Amino acid sequence: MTELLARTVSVAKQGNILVATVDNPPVNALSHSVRSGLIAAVKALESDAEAHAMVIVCDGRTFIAGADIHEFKKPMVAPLLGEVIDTLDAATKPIVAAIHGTALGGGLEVALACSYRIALEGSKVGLPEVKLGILPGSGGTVRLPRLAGVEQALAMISEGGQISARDAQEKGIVDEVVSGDLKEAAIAFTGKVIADGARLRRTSDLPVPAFDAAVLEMSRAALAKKYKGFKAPLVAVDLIKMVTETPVAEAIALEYKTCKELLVSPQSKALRHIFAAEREALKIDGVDAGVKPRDVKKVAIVGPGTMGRGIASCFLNIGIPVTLIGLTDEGLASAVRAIGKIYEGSVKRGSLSSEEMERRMALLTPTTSYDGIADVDLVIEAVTEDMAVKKDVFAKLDAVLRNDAIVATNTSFLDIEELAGSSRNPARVAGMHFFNPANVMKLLENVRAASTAADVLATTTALGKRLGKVPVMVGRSEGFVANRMLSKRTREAQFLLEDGATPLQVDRVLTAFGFPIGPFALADLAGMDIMAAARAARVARMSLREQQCNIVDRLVAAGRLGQKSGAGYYVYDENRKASHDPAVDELLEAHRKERGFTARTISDEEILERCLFAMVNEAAKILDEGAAARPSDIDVIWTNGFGFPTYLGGPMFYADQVGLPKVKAALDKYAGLVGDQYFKPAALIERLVAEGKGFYG
Ligand code: 3H9
Repeated sequence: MTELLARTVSVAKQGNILVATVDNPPVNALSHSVRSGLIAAVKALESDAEAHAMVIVCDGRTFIAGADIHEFKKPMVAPLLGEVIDTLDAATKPIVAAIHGTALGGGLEVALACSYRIALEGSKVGLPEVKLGILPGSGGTVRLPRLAGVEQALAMISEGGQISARDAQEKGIVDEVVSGDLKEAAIAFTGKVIADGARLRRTSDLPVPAFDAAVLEMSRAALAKKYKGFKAPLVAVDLIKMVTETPVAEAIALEYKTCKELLVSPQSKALRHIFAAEREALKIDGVDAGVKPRDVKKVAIVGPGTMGRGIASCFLNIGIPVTLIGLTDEGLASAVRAIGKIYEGSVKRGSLSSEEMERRMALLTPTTSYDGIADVDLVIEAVTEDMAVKKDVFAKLDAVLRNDAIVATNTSFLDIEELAGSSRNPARVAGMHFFNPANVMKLLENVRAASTAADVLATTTALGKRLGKVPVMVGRSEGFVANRMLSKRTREAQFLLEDGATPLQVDRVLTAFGFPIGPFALADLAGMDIMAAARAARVARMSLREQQCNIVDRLVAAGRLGQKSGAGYYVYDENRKASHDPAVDELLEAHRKERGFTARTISDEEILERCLFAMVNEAAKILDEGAAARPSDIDVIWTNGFGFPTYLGGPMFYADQVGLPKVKAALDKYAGLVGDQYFKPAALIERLVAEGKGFYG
């Protein structure tokens, strides 16, 4: 008979085994009722003389995926997770955690406090708290090192990765990996435990295995480099060190204190904001959550250039066959070679087997003809950024595609409405704006036209997730959201050079803020010819000052194409290490002279404010126009697209932390200094400040 102990936890007897089932969709997070239910389940086990052991199993898609993130914002209500863990740990009969899906954070802590853990093949375990700017707070840092060793535990806790059940078994975290029916396997396993004398195995009773102390310091240095700016990974090293030197009860108390302190830190607030924002971005404004995406089993990509190749490999990676359409056999052959090279690199690094590479390459069909794509479900065109060329492709596609096939454009700035309007079936047209390199970059700006069918929008979103991207739906707007905002930062970075700053100063300020690379080092990496071409495409729509701010063209004329020519904004040595180049000072001074600017000393504060607030101001206009549905979508775009530090939560979240009145005051100041047309506060900012609100209320 099943007995409900709490809204989300029930128990039922199977012979002499009590089976506790957690059912708290969507991910069985440790909400209040799960915590109370688990404590009640242990009590039920203890008070039932006929029950010799207990299994904890979860309904739905996963084992407990952690503490309930939604409860983090409110005062916690007892029983806290620590009490649940203590109760499990103190149980006098063995408890077996039966893991499927993902046992994460508090979920793994629950499992670690049990005597035994069995896991379904394909399931994963991890302590991902660091990704939310916190650290395990209920014994994870104390128990994991005792099972898996200090080095392994540190790696998992400081980076927050997940490992497979098999890997976890090898490392001593999981006792058995099973396939088939997990509950049945767990009951059989528990039966054996009982037959063997129902031995308890408290992880907290185990000693910390011996380890090399130097490893901790080496990890600290490596983490500081890899996670520059992030606080929690370094605190993880201190915490693990403490655990190795402190008795269990004291270590658990110190761990909880650390977790609580981190929870109220600005970094954790920002990281939790991004976690929620990425999930919110999957909800398409105005499209019912019940709208079903279309099935995408086969795709075609038109245009075998840099973008087309990268996009093709994204689909091949997830086993979707790709027909790649090009103009010439030579162009296609070179694309196939380039895609092969991407995989060869992965094979060399050991992240891909050569069999898998062959499987992926076999899914690729290069062709110069549109004839063979009548059965594809989706076409992405990635041809030249020219409206006429794209319309021609659309007409060819209209002639051969099924009526329900989707046509997506990878345009980065052309008018989506005009493109959709040129199709015989505008409802099937949408944008899928991948970023270069498409096989690497996480951000996918999906674009909606007024005519796009709801299920087409649902399909591009679902597909983005399937491809392992972070998809965000945006609307009509030149440059959409990411590049439109970037163009304002680029403009200010250029103007700052005219005003007297150096490339090094601007890059230093922005990297100190947290961007992985400054705009000038990035331009050198991309190539000045590419930057000049991008500028040429937009120059007609630029202000006079921007048109005349042609530093990029001057660099190209001087043969300074960036890293590839050994010099751009910087000069590069044979190891591609950049240094300041007095020749660039001269070039800039000549430019200023010609344009009538006198160099002045520019403060770091001015650089940061002009670069960031120009973007925030543009974002406010984008929001008002409805080209982005919510400020959080913009934060997702910038953290995933251009390396805006996640621990600052994205530009909109950051602006709210600074305070919109302060942002507006700075905009007013720069409107006076640089020009009204560049810094006049957006109407939305004016409104929010007048109402005493921020972007987030
Ligand atoms: C912790 O445990 C701290 C403790 O050590 C100590 C405390 C003292 N809570 O990602 P999805 C929701 S910290 C509440 O799209 P997937 C999510 O918002 C926690 N809700 O699915 C979404 O809702 P909606 C450590 C959660 O299949 C829905 O579930 N744990 C939580 O792609 C589906 O999510 C973590 O950090 C949660 N913990 O991936 C795990 N997690 O549909 C974080 C998710 O309304 N979670 N939701 O937008 C994940 O990594 C993924 O969600 C997971 C599923 C892999 C579980």
